[in-house]
Amino acid sequence: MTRFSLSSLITNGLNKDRLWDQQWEKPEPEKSYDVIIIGAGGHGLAAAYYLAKEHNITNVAVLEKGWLGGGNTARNTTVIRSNYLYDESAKLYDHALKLWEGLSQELNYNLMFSQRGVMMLAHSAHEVASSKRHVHANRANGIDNEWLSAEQAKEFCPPLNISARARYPVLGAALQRRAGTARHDGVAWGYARAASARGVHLIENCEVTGINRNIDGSVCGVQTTRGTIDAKKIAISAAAGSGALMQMVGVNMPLESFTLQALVSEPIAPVFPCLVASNTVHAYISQSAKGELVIGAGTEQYISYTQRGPLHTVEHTLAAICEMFPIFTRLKMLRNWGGCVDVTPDRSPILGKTPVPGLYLNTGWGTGGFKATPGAGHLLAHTIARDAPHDINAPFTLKRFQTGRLIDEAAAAAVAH
Ligand code: FAD
Ligand code: PYC
Repeated sequence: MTRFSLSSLITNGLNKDRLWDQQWEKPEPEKSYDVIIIGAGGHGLAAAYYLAKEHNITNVAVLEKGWLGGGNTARNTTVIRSNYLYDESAKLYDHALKLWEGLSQELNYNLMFSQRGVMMLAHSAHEVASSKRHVHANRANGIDNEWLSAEQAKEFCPPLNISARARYPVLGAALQRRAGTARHDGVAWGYARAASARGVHLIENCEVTGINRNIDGSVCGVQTTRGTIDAKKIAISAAAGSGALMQMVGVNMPLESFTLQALVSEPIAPVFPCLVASNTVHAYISQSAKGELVIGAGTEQYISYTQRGPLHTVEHTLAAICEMFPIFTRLKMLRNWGGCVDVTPDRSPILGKTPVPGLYLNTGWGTGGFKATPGAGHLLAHTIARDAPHDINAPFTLKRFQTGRLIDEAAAAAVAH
C-alpha cells in the first residue's frame, strides 16, 4: 500500500506539480474499499475527512479524474455567506458557515477565512422588498443580516458609487457581517492533508467510467481508467460530472450545466474592505489578500459543459463594475477563466441517498457550493455512515423533483442567472 508522504506538507501554498513530482508517493488503488467518493473537489475531500474523523471509517478512497481541487473548487470567487431565504437553506448554509469559523484551526491550515462582510445591493423597489424579506427571514432563523440605506452602504464600502444619476442607482443593501471570503484551493488542500493523515487514499488521474452493481441492484464497485475497484458504498460528489455518473445507474438527473466566468485585476494596495454583489448589474467584487480585485459575472444564458465563456460577458461585467466603482476604471484585467456549474431547477442542491442501495449523491450546488464545502462534506459523511440523512440535509432529496416539494432559492443566488 502506498500513502502520501505528509512530512513535507507542513506549509501552505506549496506548488502542486513540485509536490507531485518530488514529494508525494503516487498511491495505487486498493482492490476494495468500504467507501469510494467520486470527485476530489472540496466537497468530496471534506466528506472523506469527516468519514474518518467523526465516523471512524478510514478504508476510504477519493477518486479524481484530474487533480485534487482542480474543478470548480479551483475556479470560484470564494463568497461565503448563509443569507438564504428558506428555513431549510438557512440551516444548511449556516451549518457550513459555523464550520468555516473553526476550520483553519481544526485542519491546522491557513484557509485565509476572512469575515469581512458580504453586501448585496438593491437597485429597484422590487429588489428592496425582496432583500428586506431575506433580512427578516434570516433574523427569524437566528442568522445575522441587516438592511442598510444607500448612505450606510457607502459608509461600509467607501468606493461604492451611490449617485442618483447612476444607470441603476443603489437604493440600499443587505449586509451579512459574518459572511466573507477564504482561499479557494486552501480548503481542498487542507481537507486532503487531514484526510490523508487519517488513512484515506486520494487517487488522482482516475476517472470513473462505470458503476458496478450486485444482482439485488446495490452498488459493489466502480470501473475506472485505472481498473476496477470494489466498494461497499459509493458517493458521487462530482459537480457537473454527476449527471453522467448517475446515468451509469440509469437515473436521469434534473441538472443543467452552465458556464460561469470570473476574472482578477492587476494587484493594488488594499482598498476594498468587503464583498459587494449586484444581481441587477450582473457583477460582484472583493479584493484578495494578494491585492487583486476578484470580479465575477452572471451565468451564461445557454447550457454548456465548457469551462470558458465569451469575452462580451467579461466586458459587460467590467462595465458594470466601473459604474458601481468608478475609482477602478483605469485598472487592467490580469486574467479570466470559467467553470461549469451544475444547476437544479430550484437552485438548491441534492444531498442524500439515491434510489440505488449504497449509492449517495451530493450535487446541484450550481454557482454557490464553495461556501457549503465544510457543511456539504460533513452532511454527506453522516449520510453515508448512517445510511440516512442528517436532519439538515433531509429536505434536499432527489425525490423533491417528483413530489414538487421544492426549495426555491433563485433569489438568493448572489450572481445573476
Ligand atoms: P468540484 O470542485 O468541481 O469537484 C468535483 C470533482 O469531480 C472535479 O475535480 C472533477 O474533476 C471530478 N469528477 C467529475 N467527474 C468525475 C468522474 N467521472 N470521475 C472522477 N472524478 C470526476 N460558490 C460559492 O459558494 N461562492 C462563490 O463565490 C462561487 N463562485 C464561483 C465562481 C465561478 C467562476 C464558478 C465556476 C463557481 C463558483 N462557485 C461559487 C461554485 C463553486 O465553485 C462550486 O459549487 C463548488 O466548488 C463545488 O465543489 P465540488 O467539490 O462539489 O466540485
Ligand atoms: O453564492 O454567493 C455566491 C456566489 C457569488 C458568486 C458566485 N457565487
